[in-house]
Amino acid sequence: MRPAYHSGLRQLVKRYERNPILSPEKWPYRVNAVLNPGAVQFQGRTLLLVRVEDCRGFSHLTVAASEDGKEQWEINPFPSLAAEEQFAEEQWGLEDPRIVWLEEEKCYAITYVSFSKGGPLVSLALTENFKEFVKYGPLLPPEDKDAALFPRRFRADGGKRYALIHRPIIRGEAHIWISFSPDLRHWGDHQILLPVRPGWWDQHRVGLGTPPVATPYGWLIFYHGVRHTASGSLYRVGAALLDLEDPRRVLCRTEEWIMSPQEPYELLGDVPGVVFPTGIIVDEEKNEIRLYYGAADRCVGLAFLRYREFLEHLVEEKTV
Ligand code: BMA
Repeated sequence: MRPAYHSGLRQLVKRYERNPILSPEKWPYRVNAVLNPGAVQFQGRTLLLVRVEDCRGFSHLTVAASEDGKEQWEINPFPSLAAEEQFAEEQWGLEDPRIVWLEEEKCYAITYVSFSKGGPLVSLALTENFKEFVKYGPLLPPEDKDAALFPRRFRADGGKRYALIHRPIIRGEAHIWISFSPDLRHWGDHQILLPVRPGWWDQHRVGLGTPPVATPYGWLIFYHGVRHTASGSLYRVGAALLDLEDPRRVLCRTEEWIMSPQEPYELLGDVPGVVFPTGIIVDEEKNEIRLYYGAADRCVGLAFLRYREFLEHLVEEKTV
């Protein structure tokens, strides 16, 4: 018997009625697609660092900001963070940024995919103002994607180490991994955090969606899960909680997806059937989570979740 809360989680996700909030038609310069944004509250506004794909098929990242995080986006008229020649790994563009505020360093860490000739890999850039960025270069070898740092270091194992969630592809398997580093440059103690679940909706690939957010119940993460179907790959969304002190411990993981492509803008685009969350804002006062996601690799959608109710239901889920 399924417990009463089952599928209740999905009821707590509401798409913004005026979605998509950003689309290529509304962009100030000619682009093919705008998708998969990082999100952060910055100087009282919601700032999105949006992946923008140009009409050659290469991506860069551009800032868009709004007072309420829903409407009236002020979009930078030129790229904010783009590939540079001295970074060979960026040759085929920058994609899918995730943003985290690093408490100790007092700056934002942006982990993004840089597309090299050798495959996609995760690069790091630091910024204080989203105007000037310091590029750190790649963290781990290809093929790697879907990465975010935690906002603070961990004392587990006696050290004081940064932790990175990422998604290497090894032997063709695409699980979510976690790795540790004393200095953001040297990474080790790699282990699988959330594996794909054979037979399930997330059977073929999983990847981190939004950066970890500390809650009273643990680190909240949303992830995407992929199933290959006769008409292409279906990208859906699940959630999990990780132990606050030892993020290698998965406390719970949703059995069912909480979001699946259903709206026309999620079903029609360059890649039909994709919801791909990459940005999260938690407003505890409003009891609201705002999820920013790429829809069908063409535009950006926004979904609202009731923060406390969502967590209360989520902790009831098992680890499968
Ligand atoms: C993933 C990434 C994302 C993309 C998604 C769906 O592998 O490349 O950038 O949105 O596939 O196509």
